[in-house]
Formats: sequence, C-alpha cells, structure tokens
Amino acid sequence: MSGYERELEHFMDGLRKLNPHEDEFHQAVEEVASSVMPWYLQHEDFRKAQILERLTEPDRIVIFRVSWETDHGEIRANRAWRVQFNHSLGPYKGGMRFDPSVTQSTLKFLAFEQIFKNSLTGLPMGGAKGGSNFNPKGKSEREVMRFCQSLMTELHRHIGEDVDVPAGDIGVGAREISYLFGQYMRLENRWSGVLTGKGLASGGSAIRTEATGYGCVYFCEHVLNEHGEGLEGKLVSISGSGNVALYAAQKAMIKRAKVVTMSDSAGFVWIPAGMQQEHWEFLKDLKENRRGRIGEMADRFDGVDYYDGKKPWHVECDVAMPCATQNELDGEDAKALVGHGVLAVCEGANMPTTREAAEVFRKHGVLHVPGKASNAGGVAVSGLEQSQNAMRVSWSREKVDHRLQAIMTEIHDRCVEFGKRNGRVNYMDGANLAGFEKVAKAMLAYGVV
Ligand code: NDP
Ligand code: 2IT
Repeated sequence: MSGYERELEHFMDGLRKLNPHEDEFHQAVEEVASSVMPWYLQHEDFRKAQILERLTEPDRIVIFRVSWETDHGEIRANRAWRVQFNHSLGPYKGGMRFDPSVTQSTLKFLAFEQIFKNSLTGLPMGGAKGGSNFNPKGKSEREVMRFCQSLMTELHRHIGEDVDVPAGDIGVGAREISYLFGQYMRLENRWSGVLTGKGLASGGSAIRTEATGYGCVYFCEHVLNEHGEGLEGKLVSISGSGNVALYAAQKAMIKRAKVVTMSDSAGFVWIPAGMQQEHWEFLKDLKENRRGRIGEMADRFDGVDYYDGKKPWHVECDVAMPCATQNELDGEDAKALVGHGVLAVCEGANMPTTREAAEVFRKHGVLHVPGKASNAGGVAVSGLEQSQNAMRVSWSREKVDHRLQAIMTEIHDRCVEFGKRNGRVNYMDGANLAGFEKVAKAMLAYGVV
C-alpha cells in the first residue's frame, strides 16, 4: 500500500465512523478524496488547516416534519431535510428531491457533490440539497399542492435569495416549484429569486428546463472531439425519461446522434433505428402530462421494443448517458458496455455509476465523465436565473443557451487542465481536482471558521 492509499484509508475509516450507515455519502466522499489526496498530501498548509476534514462536515442540516392532509381527510406526516453543506463560494444552492427512497445519506451525498459542481460552473454558488421521503406518484394535484405548502411553511425561515436557493430534482419539477414559490411569497410578502426552475411567467429563465440535458450533450461533444471523435452518427444509450433524459435525447437528436434507448423505473425501450421526433413528443407527453409507464411506447410504435424490469446497458452503443438516478449502472453493466466498445460515459444523473462500474471504466480506458462536470448545465442556468432575478431582467433563449454552451466549454477546459495525462483526459480526477481546489483555497483564506 502506498503512502497515499494509507492516508486515504485512514481518512475514510474516520469518515465512516463519524457517519455510520451513510453508504451513498461515503461513496461520494471516497470518489473525491481518491482524486484529491495526492494533491492534499503535497500541500502542507491545506492539511494543517484540516480542509478535507472540514469540507466533509456539513455546515448544518435542518430536519423537519411535514404534516399534510389527503383528499380523503386522512393525516400524513413525512420527513424533510435541507442539507446546507458549504457556502464558501456563494449562497447555498441545490435542488430538492421528493422520492420515497430519500434518506439523510442521499441528501448528504447530493449536497457534497453539489459543492464541487457549483465550483466548476465558475458562478458564485455554495453547495446544498434538500428533499423529502414524500412520494408524488399517485397523488392528486391538490395533495401535491398541500404537501408543498406545508413543507415551505417550515423551509421558508431557512432560505433566501442571499442565503439558500433551492430548485428541482427527482420528483420536483415546474409544478412543485410553483407551489413552493407561491407559499414562500404568501409567507414572506415579497417577491425574490429564492427558488430557481420557476415557470417563465413567474420569473424563470429561458432554457432552464432543457439545461441539464442540453449541457450534458454539449459536454459529451467536447469529450469526443478532444479524443478525435464526433457525436454525429454515434449510438447513444440514455436511461431515464424525466427532465434530464428527455432534453439530453432531444439535443442528441439535433446533433444527429442515434438515441437507441430510454427508460423509467419499470424497464427500458430499445429503438434500434434511433429515436424520432414523434417518439420524443409521445414520451414527453406520457411522462409530463399523463405520468404513465414507458412500456406504452412499444404498444404505440412499431420498431420500439420494451424490456420489463431491465436496464438499458446491455444494448450496443458508443456513448452511454445515465440520466435516472444514483448507482443505476453497476459493475456487470459496465462490463457489458465495455464489451460493446463504449467510448464515453457522460453522467446526466448524480453518481449513477457504482464504485465497481467506475473501476471497470478506468481499467478499460473508457472516457468517464462524473455528473459534477457533465450535468452542471442545470445548476449553471439556475445561477443565470438568479442573476436575471436580481437585475429584474429576462434574457432570450439564444442568450442563455449561448452562456450555457460557454460554461460547459469552460468546465471541459478545466477538466483537461487538471486531468490530462499522456494525451488522454481522466475526467474523474480533472473534475474533482478543479472543483476542490477552488473551494479549498476559499476556505483557507477565511481562517478557522
Ligand atoms: P425526474 O424526476 O424528472 O426523472 C427521473 C427519471 O429517473 C424518471 O424517468 C424515473 O422513472 C427514473 N428513475 C427514478 N428513480 C429510479 C430508479 N430507482 N431506478 C430507475 N429509474 C429511476 O428527475 P430528473 O430528470 O430531474 O433527475 C434525474 C437525475 O439527474 C437525478 O440523478 C438528478 O439528481 C440529476 N440531475 C437533475 C438536474 C435537474 O436540473 N433536474 C440537474 C443535475 C442532475 P419513473 O418515471 O418511473 O419515475
Ligand atoms: O443536481 C443538480 O444540480 C440539480 N438538481 C439542479 C440544482 C439547481 O439548483 O438548479
């Protein structure tokens, strides 16, 4: 074992002891610590200041009960959190997730990732995440509204446009953000850019809906170009059919790539000839308006096959874009992708690959981009929404898209600067190092706080 590995082991042992039963949080920290430990060991001033130890302890976590009433008059109580992890670079910023699988560990891992993602965007944003174990599936409009109002009745005292600015994530889209924003205004009697992802009529930014998926494809194009390839004609396998997946698919189609899969939590569809506009429109309506299952696509279209209970990673592709959820792509899936000669994996979701999968990609030289780089377009446009709200202006689609493309290019440049070795870029190390260094420098400058 090398000195670096011993230090990493020692650090991770301490973190696990301090945060028992938080596997996802351990996984996210280990991924960052593995990349930055050699740098950390060489920088005595940062070590003495215990920057890594301090950066893995959240500033605070707010935990609260959300009581609400069903349409039948039954009382329900859910648990909600806001993890305010680090605000060295700006006000806390990060989404809210509503899903029955949400635990404190999930939100700590997501808030931790968000610190470095936000750092990479170059915009002044700290890292946070929140959410609840509430399941929006099967709930009526009014039930979702009452839940959002009850949640905001507590959350409003912990957020603010210069304090903490939540947004959407799994289970939280424009509908939920509007209910949350409406209740915030009722309680505070003032309009401010306290949430992002708002509707266009209520101060939202153009392109925010599309930003994560579009940004992921812009980034992917840079990755391929950097290594002598292009996106046109490539087979792209996407998982998920939510906000990120839908707009990744749309932009990939615009770039003339062939989108061969999409999925949801029940199964996946394979479209060997590549997704067409009519498929995309059907899927968008199915997921956004009818909240149905993806299997319906196979009933509606010839040339679309549905595989119940399966993940898309065993189908042939050149590029994989996991856009559903954490740890959705495991070691076996990674081996199947490598077997088909996958060139690049660009994460639209946060930490969608398991440790084993990441190791398989590393061993086989697959260009593996962590979400904190490739999915940063969403929070970047959230940052632009904050600027527009503060200035009381609204920019055109063209202007925001232009800024988004420029930010994704800058993030790619940073990954190359910090991660290029022998003509190939290690995006995992590049993103982690570039994101970490900026936060670490800010923390060192602030002294012992
Ligand atoms: P949505 O709620 O819009 O969509 C989530 C999609 O993932 C749905 O297709 C859902 O299927 C599927 N899914 C959810 N849980 C599972 C699971 N356990 N197994 C398989 N599939 C699952 O969320 P988003 O598109 O907003 O988020 C997707 C990912 O992208 C998340 O990791 C999120 O953190 C990340 N992300 C989101 C950003 C944003 O701006 N929204 C920004 C950056 C990252 P079903 O329809 O069956 O529920
Ligand atoms: O994971 C993420 O970056 C998001 N869910 C978006 C966060 C935001 O504040 O727009």
